[in-house]
Amino acid sequence: MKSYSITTLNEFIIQRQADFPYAKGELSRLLSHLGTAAKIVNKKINKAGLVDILGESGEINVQGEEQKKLDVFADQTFISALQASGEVCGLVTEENQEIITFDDNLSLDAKYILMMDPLDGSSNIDVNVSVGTIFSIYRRVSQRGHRAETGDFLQPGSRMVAAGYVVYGSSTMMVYTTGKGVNGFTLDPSIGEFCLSHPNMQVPEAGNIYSINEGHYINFPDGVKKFIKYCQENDPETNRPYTSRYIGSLVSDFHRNLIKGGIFLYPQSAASPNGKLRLAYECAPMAFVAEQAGGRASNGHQRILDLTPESLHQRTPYYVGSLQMIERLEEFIKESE
Ligand code: AHM
Ligand code: MG
Repeated sequence: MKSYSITTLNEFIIQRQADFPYAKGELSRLLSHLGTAAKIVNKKINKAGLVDILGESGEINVQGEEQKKLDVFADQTFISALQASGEVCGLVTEENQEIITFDDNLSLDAKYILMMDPLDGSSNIDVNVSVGTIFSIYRRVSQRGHRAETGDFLQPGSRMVAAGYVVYGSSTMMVYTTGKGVNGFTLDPSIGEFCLSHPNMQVPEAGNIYSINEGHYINFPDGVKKFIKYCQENDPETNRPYTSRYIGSLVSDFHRNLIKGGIFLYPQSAASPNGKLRLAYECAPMAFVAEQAGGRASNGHQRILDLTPESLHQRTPYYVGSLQMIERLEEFIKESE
C-alpha cells in the first residue's frame, strides 16, 4: 500500500525551531496562532457568497477607502487571535489609524510586534476573486513589560524576523519565511490543516510576466513607461514579448509571479505621488519573502528592506519579483532621470 507522509504547518514550524538554537518557541507559537486565525478567516471568505456579509460595512478606514464587512471580520479575528496568543505586545493593521497595544501581563512581556493587512485586495470579494492576508513580525525595541510604542513599528524592513501571506484562492495557501528560505502550505479542507506543499520556493531569475495596472499608463514615470514598452517588444532571445497578467490583488499577483517568474509594478503617478501600496505591512513583508526566494524588491532606486518607515501607513512606489526583471527596470528608471 502506498503510504502518504504529510507535514502540517504546525509540525513544520516546530521542526524549524531547531534552526534557531536559542529560540524559546515564542515565534513558533505566534506563527501557529496566525495559521489558526487564517483558517477562521478562510471559512468566512468561502461562505461570502452565501450569507449576508458582502458589501460595505459603512465605515471608512484610515486610507479613506470604504471597508467591506469581511475586512472588519478579518481585522477583528486576527487582533483577537494575537491577543489571545500572548506572543505580541501590539500590532498595526491597515484598518486602524493608531497602533493597537495589549495590556494583559502576558502580552506586555511579549517580545514581538506584528504588522498586517488583514484582508488585502478586498474590493475583489464581491466578484469572487482571490484576496489575501499579509503579515510581518519584528522584535520590539521598547522595554518588555511595558506597552508597545510607535517606535516598535517604525523599523527598517531589514530587521524583520518573519513575514508571509495567506492567499485565499482556488485553494488557500500560507507562505512564510523566517529568513531561512520560503515555504508554502496548502489548506486541506478535509482535515482542516495547512500541509507543506511548496517546500523551499524559488522565484525564477528571469521571468516573463509583467503585472501592472496599465490604465494609469499615461501618468507613469518615464522609466516605467520605457520598461513596459521593453516588455512588449519582440525578442525571442529574451523571451519577449512578455505576458501581461494583473489581478488587482497584490497577494495573488505576487504569488503567481513567485511561482512562474515575473515582475509586479505599482509606481507613483500624478494621482498618487507616493504610489498606492503601504510600505510597512504590504510592501516590506512581500519584499522579505521575495528576497528569501531569490528575488528582489525595490522602490525604483532603493531596496525596499533598507527603507525605514516614517509613519505607520506610509506608501511607496513598489516593484517586486524576478531578480533580472527588477534590475532591468532599475536601469530604465536610472537612464530616464
Ligand atoms: P487594498 O489594501 O485597499 O485592498 O488595496 C491594495 C490593492 C492591492 O492588493 C492591489 O495590488 C492594488 O490595490 C490594486 O490597485 P489598483 O486597483 O489601483 O490597480
Ligand atoms: Mg491592502
